[in-house]
Amino acid sequence: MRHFVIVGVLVAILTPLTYIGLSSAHMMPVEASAQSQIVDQMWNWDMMAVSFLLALIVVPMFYSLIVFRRKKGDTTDAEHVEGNTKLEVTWTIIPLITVLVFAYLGAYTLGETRIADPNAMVIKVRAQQWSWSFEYPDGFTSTDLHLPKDQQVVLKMQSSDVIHSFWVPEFRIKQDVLPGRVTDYRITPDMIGSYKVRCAELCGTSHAYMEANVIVTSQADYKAWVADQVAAAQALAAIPGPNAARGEKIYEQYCRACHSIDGSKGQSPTWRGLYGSTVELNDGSAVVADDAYITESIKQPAAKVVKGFDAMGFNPVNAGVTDAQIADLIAFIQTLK
Ligand SMILES: [Cu+2]
Repeated sequence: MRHFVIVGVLVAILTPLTYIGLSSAHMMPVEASAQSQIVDQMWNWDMMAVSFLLALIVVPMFYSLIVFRRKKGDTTDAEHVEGNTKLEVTWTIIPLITVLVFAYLGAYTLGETRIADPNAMVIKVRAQQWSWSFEYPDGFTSTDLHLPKDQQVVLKMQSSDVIHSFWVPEFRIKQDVLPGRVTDYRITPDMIGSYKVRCAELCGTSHAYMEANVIVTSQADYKAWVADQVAAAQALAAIPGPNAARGEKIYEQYCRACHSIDGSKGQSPTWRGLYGSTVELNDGSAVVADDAYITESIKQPAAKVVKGFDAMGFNPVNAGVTDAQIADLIAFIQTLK
């Protein structure tokens, strides 16, 4: 009995010490959304359980190793123990109850993070290898995610190719983005600041660089930014014919993740000096990079693959790039001397 009391006391001492140690390690970034508080509360309960379990395992183990070690000259066998129904029932029932309680807490927390505000603003998110783009309710598209503080937003997310995962650590919530299915991500940012979306699902070679800026501003600053974007988009849309400035926007949205415009080698060939040049292909032939070749390569990326590169799975047309936009892109490529 004396041993049980000592072990009990040691467990009672080690549990809070472990918990304090884990808490002071500051494993979580700042809380920047209304949803993050309840997630961190759940995390706290987990850390309490983890601290207790660590003490419960480690204390009896080391206590037994030290106190019940073989004494000098003792060659007898240990006492043989066969079954203990009370103990076995206890160590089945208590963990079962604990797991059920945590399952309930987890489900409750998930439910709390998904409470819908009927006035939530809807932003469409498109993920592709290896970039993000955001379509705002006012009709324009940006590669940055601007959000007003204290306003719930629903991201309606879809992928153009493989499975990605939308994750802003400061918001705590994470959600997969799938091809052919729209998934929702509800968030209420409550701290002004700059954050980053990271892709949290291994999605290919440049997965680690699949990031986008998240900028949380006051409601007034958000409105001003939207007005600027709408004006810029309208001015661009009003210019007739193929247009390089419009092409650059499309480039940023769909192409920048793989094609550089400064001559540096990316996942795919650089666009600098491309127009009018002679391009060597994988099959040993060569082709002049004119309108027809560039159009074909945008519509069917695997038709003519440049020497030293692999055909990519991403197809811009499937992602929504139109013929008029391809003409704008070609106008933009012509400027990259
Ligand atoms: Cu990804």
